[in-house]
Amino acid sequence: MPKSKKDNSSKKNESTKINDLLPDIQSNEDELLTTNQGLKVNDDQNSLKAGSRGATLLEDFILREKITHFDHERIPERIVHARGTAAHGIFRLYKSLGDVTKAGFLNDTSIETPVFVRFSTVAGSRGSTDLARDVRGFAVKFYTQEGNFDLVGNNMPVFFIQDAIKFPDLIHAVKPEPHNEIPQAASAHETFWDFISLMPESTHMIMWLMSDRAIPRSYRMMEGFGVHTFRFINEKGDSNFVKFHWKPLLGVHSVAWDEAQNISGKDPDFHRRDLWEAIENGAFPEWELGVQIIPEADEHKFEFDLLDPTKLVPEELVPVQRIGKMTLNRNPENFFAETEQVAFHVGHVVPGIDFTNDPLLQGRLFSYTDTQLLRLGGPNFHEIPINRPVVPIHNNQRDGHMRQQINSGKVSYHPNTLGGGCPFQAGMKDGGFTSYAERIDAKKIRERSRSFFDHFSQATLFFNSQSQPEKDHIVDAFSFELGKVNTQEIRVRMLGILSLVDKSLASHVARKLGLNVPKPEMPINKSIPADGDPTEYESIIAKSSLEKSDALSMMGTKKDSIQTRCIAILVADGVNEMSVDAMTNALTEQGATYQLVAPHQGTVMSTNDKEIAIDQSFLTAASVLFDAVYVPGGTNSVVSLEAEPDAIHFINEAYKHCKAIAADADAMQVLKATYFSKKLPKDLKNRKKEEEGLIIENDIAVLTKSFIKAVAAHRFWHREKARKVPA
Ligand code: HDD
Repeated sequence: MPKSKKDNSSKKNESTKINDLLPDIQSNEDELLTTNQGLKVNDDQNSLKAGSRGATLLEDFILREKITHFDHERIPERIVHARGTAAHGIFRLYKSLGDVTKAGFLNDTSIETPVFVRFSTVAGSRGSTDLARDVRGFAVKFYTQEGNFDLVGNNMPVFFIQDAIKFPDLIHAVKPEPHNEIPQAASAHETFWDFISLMPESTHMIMWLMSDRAIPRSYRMMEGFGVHTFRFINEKGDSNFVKFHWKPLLGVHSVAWDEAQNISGKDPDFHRRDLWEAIENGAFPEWELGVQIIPEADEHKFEFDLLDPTKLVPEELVPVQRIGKMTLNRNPENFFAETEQVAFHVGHVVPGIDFTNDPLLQGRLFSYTDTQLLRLGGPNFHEIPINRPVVPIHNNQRDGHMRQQINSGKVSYHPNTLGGGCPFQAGMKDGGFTSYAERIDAKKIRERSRSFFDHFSQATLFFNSQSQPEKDHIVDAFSFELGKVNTQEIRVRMLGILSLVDKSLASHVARKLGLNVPKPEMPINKSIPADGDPTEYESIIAKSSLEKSDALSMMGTKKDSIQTRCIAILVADGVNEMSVDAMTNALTEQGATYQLVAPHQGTVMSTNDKEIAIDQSFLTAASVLFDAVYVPGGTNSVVSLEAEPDAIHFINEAYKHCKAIAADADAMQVLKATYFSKKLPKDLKNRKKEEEGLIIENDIAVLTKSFIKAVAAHRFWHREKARKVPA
């Protein structure tokens, strides 16, 4: 685990949910081994046999129980979002939202609501890499005093499709291809792009997926979105539309695509480990909950339909109000019991929160319970400790597989007199949930609303809002993904669609694929309503009245903190310990962590003959697992590192991935052995304009200060232009 000089590891926090879980948490410490029936076991290492070499006896119930339980350990993984990790925490409200919602946890600022949050990738299996280019799931279960509220969102504010009925098609297209189950956790293949190129409504989401949002630096550094428009309902029964946002206090940051691919090999658990270690170190991740509130009267005020999940509401049009803070402060005790068995559902709402007619949301309202019935084996999954609410459950539902609750009495129906009419229907005054009485007067019809037609204006808005490096990354991502597609017609069709987003985007990608941009052809399928099908894209092209929206780019994100960033310090025997100490103290003061990486593990001797413990060797570490690199001084250490190819590769790769690199002036010769030696100042005294993010200083105070600023800046993307990188 990366070292942080602060010891924050004591993590006593008992929320109502943690207290609820405590009786179920079991430790084997100082206990005797037993069977599942409580029988003390003398030997579970040798089976019962006829003679020491003899056949094993059927009688051996200890063998049978142990093997049988093992044989049944696995449950089906989630059909999507199989790969994930989770943590406990709390949510605190800043100010009451009583005027718009009667939800208790959004009214009373003195309430601390326990939460359990699961982050995930979508396409990969349970054992796949964390760093796949993919959407990230961001599912939050609030254990409120009015029952569980689940905000089952993603780290992107829009979705691929407008109607849930297409979800199986989308997922079949993105999952590994069914004949050979290739590729794992990747959208860069034929079937995905075949589907997308025929699905113009996916264009906006595809822009997000091809952006760096799809390769986050950390779960702790990504935004979350409820995606759909929901409703807030207040005590008077008034409805307002609401969009939910999570804003990470560490800012929104991503890695480079080449880096992501390398991390997948070096540490496929990178995001999982990052979250776990931050919480163990006491560096609790935090997000503010934001809401965009839109009065009912404004429903049709926008250029897009609020019910269309492929559209976002630009923050310039409706500002995000930050209403509270979520802090993740405790790792689960057991992955399977908690992270694997947690069951989210968009339909888990509390009074004060209600649905809209977004057709994607409507379909989700069916799918989540249905999937848990299979995955968790029956209708009593709500009794699994991680899923049960912190308030009591009373109803007439009975029995089923693995029922835990022992319901007393003979009455399990309503109405009844034998049970005194219990449990009573809860009136409004008692906090009983009633659905919003939305007026509906419509024909039953299998059709898409015309207001869902504009598939490109927000895709263009997204592209226009990106900085140049972000645009370059999008071009690269499309070129990579389509470059993995063998069928020419699919590539060409996608180029046609991209030309409707931005002509230069399409032509840049076309050049990398060695193709020309075609005239886009409208697919003939049910994506377009039957009444007067447009046959030309031109007829449905709309333009957003916003030129750009700053919130859509990551460039303007917070860059004033190096909290929890992990720095590699490259050392060898003869390192100057003052140079190491000054830097580690400065980093620790800013809440960063570090690891000492050397040619070998164990210890190295400092210039003052002090033994310094090493965390990793060049064999076990890799630059892609760190945010920045520092090379301290010390003549012998510097000579060894300069001659160590792995050390030079480490620094070259950090440079290639645009990370901050600092060296004590004494260690300059190590950097001279890199491929970017030409960027180094010839003479430290008479420096001209320096390369950003490359810091070489004599004065340790100046060095640490400049380095901290550079690490906070995250990346120096201009370096990508050089592209001639041997790393
Ligand atoms: Fe879904 C899981 C988020 C559309 C059907 N979804 C799942 C998870 C997240 C989302 C974060 C993982 C929850 C966990 O950690 O256990 N899903 C979304 C978002 C969507 C969305 C933000 C669009 C706005 N999902 C969606 C549709 C359907 C589903 C349209 C089906 C019609 N989703 C499921 C599912 C899953 C699931 C099959 C798989 C495992 C589970 O539910 O518990 O029911």
